[in-house]
Amino acid sequence: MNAFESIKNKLLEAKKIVFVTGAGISQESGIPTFRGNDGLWRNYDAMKLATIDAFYENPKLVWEWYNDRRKNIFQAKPNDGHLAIAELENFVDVTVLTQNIDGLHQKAGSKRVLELHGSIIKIKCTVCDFKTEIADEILEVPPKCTCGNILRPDVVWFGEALNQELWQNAMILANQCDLMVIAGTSLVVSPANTLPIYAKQNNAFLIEVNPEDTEMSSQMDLTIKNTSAISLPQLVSIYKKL
Ligand code: BJW
Ligand code: ZN
Repeated sequence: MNAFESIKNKLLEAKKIVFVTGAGISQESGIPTFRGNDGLWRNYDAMKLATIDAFYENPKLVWEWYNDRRKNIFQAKPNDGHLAIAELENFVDVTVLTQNIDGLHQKAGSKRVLELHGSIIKIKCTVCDFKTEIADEILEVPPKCTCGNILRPDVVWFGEALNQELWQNAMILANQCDLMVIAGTSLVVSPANTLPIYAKQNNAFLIEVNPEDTEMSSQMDLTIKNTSAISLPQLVSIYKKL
C-alpha cells in the first residue's frame, strides 16, 4: 500500500516542494549516520569530533576521520531516495536543503541543492582566504596552506555559523514552499531543525520520512515510518501515474 495515496491531492496541488535531508537519506548508500551506534568511528563519538575544539586539539585525528569518510563517500552511489527526489523535478519545482556533505543529491541529478553544512570535497585555510576542492586522498595530515597555517575541511562544525547568504536563502525557500518533506534527519541540530517552522508559517504541508520518531514527529501532517529509499519512490509514483 502506497502511504502517499491518502494525500494525493495535496501532492498534486503543491507548486513548490522543499526537501530537508540529513544523514539518514544516505544510510542506504552505505554512509553511516551521526547518532546512535552508527555514529561511532574508532570508538570516537562523531558528535565530539565535529567541533572546532576537537579540531584544534587534535587536527590529525579529525583529518583522518574526514579522510576515511571521503574514501567511503567517493565510492558511494545515490540510492533510490536521492534518485526519486531528482526525478521529481520532472513534475514540480523542487529544492533540496541538505545537512549532508556527501554530494549524493547532486550525483543523483538534483539541480537545486543547498549544502547547509558544507561539502567533503572542499577544504579551506584556517587563517587566510584560500579555498580549494580535492579529488584525491590527502596523505599527510593535517595539510598546510602556502601561508604556513593548517588547512581544514570546509564544513560547518558545532559552534560555527552557517554561511549567512546560504542560510538566508534556505529560510526564504522554506518559507515559500507549500509542501516540505523532511527525510533522514533527527532534527536535533539547529538552525537546520527550524526549517519546518518556516514552512509551517506559510501553511505548508509537512511530511516526515524516518523509520524512527523525531522530536518534531508530532508536529508533522504525515509521518511515514519507513526508509527513504523505500518511501520516496512511492511519493514520485503518484506523479508518474498521471
Ligand atoms: C533514516 C534512515 C533511512 C536512519 N531512511 N531515515 C549548546 C552549546 C553550543 C551550541 C549549541 C548549544 N545548543 C544548541 C547549539 C547549536 C548547535 C546545535 O544544534 N547543537 C545540538 C547538538 C544541541 N548548532 C550549531 O552549533 C550550528 N551553528 C550555530 O548554531 O551557529 C550559531 C551559534 C554559534 C555558537 C553558539 C550557538 C549558536 C552548527 C551545526 C553544525 C553541525 N555540523 C555537523 C557536522 C557537519 C560536517 C560533517 O558532516 O562532518 O552536521 S554535526 C552533524 O549533525 C552533521 C549533520 O548534518 C547534523 C545533523 O545530523 P542528521 O543529519 O540529522 O543525522 P542524525 O544521525 O542525527 O540522524 C539521522 C536520522 O536518520 C535519524 O533520525 C534516523 O532515524 C534516520 N534514518 N536511517 C530515513 N534509511
Ligand atoms: Zn592560508
